[in-house]
Amino acid sequence: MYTQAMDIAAAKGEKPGKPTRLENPEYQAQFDDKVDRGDFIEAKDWMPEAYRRTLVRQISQHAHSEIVGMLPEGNWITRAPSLKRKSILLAKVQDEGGHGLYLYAAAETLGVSRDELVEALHSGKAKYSSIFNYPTLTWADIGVIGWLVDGAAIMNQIPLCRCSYGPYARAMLRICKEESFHQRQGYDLLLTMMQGTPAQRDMVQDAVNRWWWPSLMMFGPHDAQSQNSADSMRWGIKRISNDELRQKFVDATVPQAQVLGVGLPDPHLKWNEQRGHWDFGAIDWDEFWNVVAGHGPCNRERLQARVSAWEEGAWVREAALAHADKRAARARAA
Ligand code: BYC
Repeated sequence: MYTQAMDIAAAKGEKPGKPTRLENPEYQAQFDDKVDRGDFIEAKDWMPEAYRRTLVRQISQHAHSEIVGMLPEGNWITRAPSLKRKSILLAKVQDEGGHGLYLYAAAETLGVSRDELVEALHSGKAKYSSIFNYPTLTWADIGVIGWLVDGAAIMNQIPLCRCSYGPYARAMLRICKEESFHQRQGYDLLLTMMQGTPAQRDMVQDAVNRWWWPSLMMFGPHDAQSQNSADSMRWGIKRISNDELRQKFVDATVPQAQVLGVGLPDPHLKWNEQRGHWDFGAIDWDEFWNVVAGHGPCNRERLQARVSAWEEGAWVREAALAHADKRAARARAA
């Protein structure tokens, strides 16, 4: 496993365990130069402790979001209306599992273990995206998640491909390619439903009404309330602010809604010629913080599902470890 504290000390000929990361003006200046030049920081490079902690927080929350994000859609795999739609949904949900794994691996390069990360999720200490605490009530929700939720995710994640931490940036390249397929399959599903019966069109409109505002909340609080943004921007982790990304998402999505023929549930949505952007109404931040605090419609159910999966999978982990021990013993005896 990667433990950068040991690697850095060894690489610099210092005693392992010495907290070289904590304060060192010379290393700090080299780090700042690298970030300013737009070079990647790699796992074995010196980095300020606060940078490392922010990355562990963000990457692990991102990983948890992917894994928890499998649940609302997984709920519909058995009820997909055709073989084609079932295989697409199955592939998409598997992709989300893969994204979670790349991201856990990227977080592990920062000296935390997978077990610590999983424990933080299961104990409720670590956050995951607010969006996955809403229920998927109809088949149209699957299309709307692809269109709006994956659409918002792409908007937020493309800039992360240029994030200053190499392992995170490289994981994001592949994730973004797959997210783009996810967004298209959702939009395609909705286009098909909108050419169907009035009941199908109503189902799509109802799903859009329920998912629109939570999708806008995915970008996080307004910039003025975003406690982590200043540091993350300075360190090149974030490249575009929460509010700017939210605006880009609204601007990209309104014309797509027009093509689909659905309304967006915001009476204040209006093209602003002067700004060259769509104006939109106020987000219900009480709802957002309530969901983030664990009191959304499905928070309890989602965490329970993850904890049960972990407990029910204990035998697989034990069997894999026993097998590894046997192989190691055989190799020693040979
Ligand atoms: N939900 O200072 P801020 C997917 C928290 S998965 C919950 O602006 P930051 C998909 C935030 O953590 C997509 N919490 O934070 C999967 C912070 O609290 P802490 C997931 C939120 O980090 C399956 C506090 O509020 N994407 O695409 O600078 C199926 C103040 O916020 C949320 C990512 O994880 C939220 N929405 O900016 C389909 C992308 N927003 O941690 C699709 C990577 C904020 O200080 N993450 N908070 O206790 C990011 O880009 C950034 O972390 C955020 C927040 C923009 C989300």
